Amino acid sequence: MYTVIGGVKTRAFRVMWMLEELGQTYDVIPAAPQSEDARKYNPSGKVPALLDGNERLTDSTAIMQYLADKHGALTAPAGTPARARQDAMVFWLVDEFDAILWAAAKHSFVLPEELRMPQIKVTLKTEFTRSSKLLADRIEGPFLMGDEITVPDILAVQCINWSIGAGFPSVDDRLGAWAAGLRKRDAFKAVRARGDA
Ligand SMILES: N[C@@H](CCC(=O)N[C@@H](CS)C(=O)NCC(=O)O)C(=O)O
Repeated sequence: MYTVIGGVKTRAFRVMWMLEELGQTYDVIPAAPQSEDARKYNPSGKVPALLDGNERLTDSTAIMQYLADKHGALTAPAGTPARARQDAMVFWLVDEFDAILWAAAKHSFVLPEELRMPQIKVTLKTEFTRSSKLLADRIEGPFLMGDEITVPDILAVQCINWSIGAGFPSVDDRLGAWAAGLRKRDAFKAVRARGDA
């Protein structure tokens, strides 16, 4: 039994989606970022964290990859060229999707008001649109890496959902249609239902 620290409206969604795909049961402690509860599990106050027995793990992408490796699903095996390509896709998404959305969040509500520069969001939205076109060109099959769902699919779709919530321009049509297909998965819907409950 796993415990996810962080609510569905945060990057904890990614971890819950992975656990659902893997058919694992889990509890959720919906600690808000920078709350006392969040700091108990991650000194930086960031969510998500994951408890696996006595182990306490942080960072959504590291946690997703850990779970995929541990359960031998949703990942290419370590030490293969396919895994290097999958990891490269993960790092690209972190750089060109997650980091852009996070910068926009910082300049919308995370930073103290006097440090926010709202005009940066024009640049960030343009960059995100560029990234979404590049990603649309890189889809290799029904899933980003080909025939099987892997870690970067979850990361990309959660970022696309985040971009919609953050009022970013719609992503490239091909990418939008691809993401809509992934949202039909039972595992995705199970996490959504948790959020709605
Ligand atoms: N790279 C980390 C980023 C985690 C992160 O920044 N989470 C946000 C919520 S989605 C947070 O806790 N923000 C609070 C803060 O940075 O002060 C991950 O993927 O888990």
